[in-house]
Amino acid sequence: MRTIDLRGRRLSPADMLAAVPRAAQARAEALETAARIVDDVRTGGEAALRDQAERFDRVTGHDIRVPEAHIAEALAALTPQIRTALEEAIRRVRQASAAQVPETRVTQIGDGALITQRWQPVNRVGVYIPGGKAVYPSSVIMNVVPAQVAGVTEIALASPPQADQGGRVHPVILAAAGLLGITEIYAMGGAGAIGAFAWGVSDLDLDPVDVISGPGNNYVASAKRAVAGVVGTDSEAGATEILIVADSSANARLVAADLVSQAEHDEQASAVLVTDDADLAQRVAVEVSARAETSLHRERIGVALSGPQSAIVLVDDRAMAAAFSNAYAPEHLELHLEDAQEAAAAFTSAGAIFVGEQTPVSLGDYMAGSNHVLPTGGQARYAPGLGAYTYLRPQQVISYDHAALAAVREGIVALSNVEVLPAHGEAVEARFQEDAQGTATL
Ligand code: HSO
Ligand code: ZN
Repeated sequence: MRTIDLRGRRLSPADMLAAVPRAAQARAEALETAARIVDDVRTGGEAALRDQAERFDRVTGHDIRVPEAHIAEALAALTPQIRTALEEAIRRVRQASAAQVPETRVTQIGDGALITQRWQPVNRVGVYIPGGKAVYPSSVIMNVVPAQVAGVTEIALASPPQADQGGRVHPVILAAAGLLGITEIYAMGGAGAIGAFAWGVSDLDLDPVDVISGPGNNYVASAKRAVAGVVGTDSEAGATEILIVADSSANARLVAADLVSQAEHDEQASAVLVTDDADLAQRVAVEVSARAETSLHRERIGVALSGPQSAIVLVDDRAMAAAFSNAYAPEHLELHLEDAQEAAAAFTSAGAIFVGEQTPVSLGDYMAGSNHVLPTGGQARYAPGLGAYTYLRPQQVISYDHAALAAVREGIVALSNVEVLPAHGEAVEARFQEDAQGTATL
């Protein structure tokens, strides 16, 4: 990892971002390709999906709609250890997600004038789970559980058919879905699966969904952009990021282990340490090299850690560390600080914040109860991670009685006149005139 010394410099947020740039994604080409694939599914339905499975997944003649017997087989094949771990993760995520469902609130604006704020679940959700270089049953949990907690009644899942599984969806993905009671599963992958969820596929009895969520590569992310305006989507998840802020109390071995853990995901992953202790920086650099070399995914990790997106950043003090972190807005922020609990308030922009050295990102990836689908690429400045709210629509229900309407009658007429929309005012006035039956309503 390279070291960048920012001590003694007065930097704007933009300067700080420029010091550790994120890995660039080739977006334009992917957008064009994904839009074409989505459109092929819209017009070609099942035949287009089969053609894409042959080209991209090297699979033919498979069941696109997964028979329930395959889900049962996958469940039966789970080892007790993995089953218990998945069940525990489900239990914790379910518990924490419940806090993400706001309560209905009624506001009384005046006598007989009520505004009810309610949170309505969408009807139908499509969850996409990739099946390429990484197979993440944990991501099945992180998408399905919050949708269930939100009250979504129809949840369909898609994942690519695997050539080495006879065209079936990966068995651990099937099993995780089975544990969650999901029975509508499709063996379809990539941008085509996003198109199928957005437009529906009548030959397969696959109805269009209201919201699509779930991780995926550049093509999946581009396909979600291509269907914007047709369905809702979750925010785009790019390569994983970890930023650790550490002081002299930090344990270099633990800091290094956590940096390496997220670099393991992807060549484009970012791992950043921000510290005001040059001696700690030195020790972490040594530990990181040693760990990276002996790790299973050492090649990927090596590329991620030696790229310009990863660095050890030396700062003057805590305030400068917070300024850097807030400008960077990492997906994951770890605080290895003596007073981590109190310090957390100063760190305002991060997908999720892991407080203290006993709270590693790996805990959040699987078992903390928090969600691991989090905003990357600086989106944490304005976007949340996945949660029950991803599948909820805030709706206002308005209810005025006659007297309450009378109280604002004049104001409405005045405003409708100034906007030269007199029929608006007349609609209100109609409530205060005799109707056709001669019943006085005034
Ligand atoms: N750290 C990843 C999620 C994940 N890790 C899944 C392991 N499995 C993105 O937040
Ligand atoms: Zn992870």
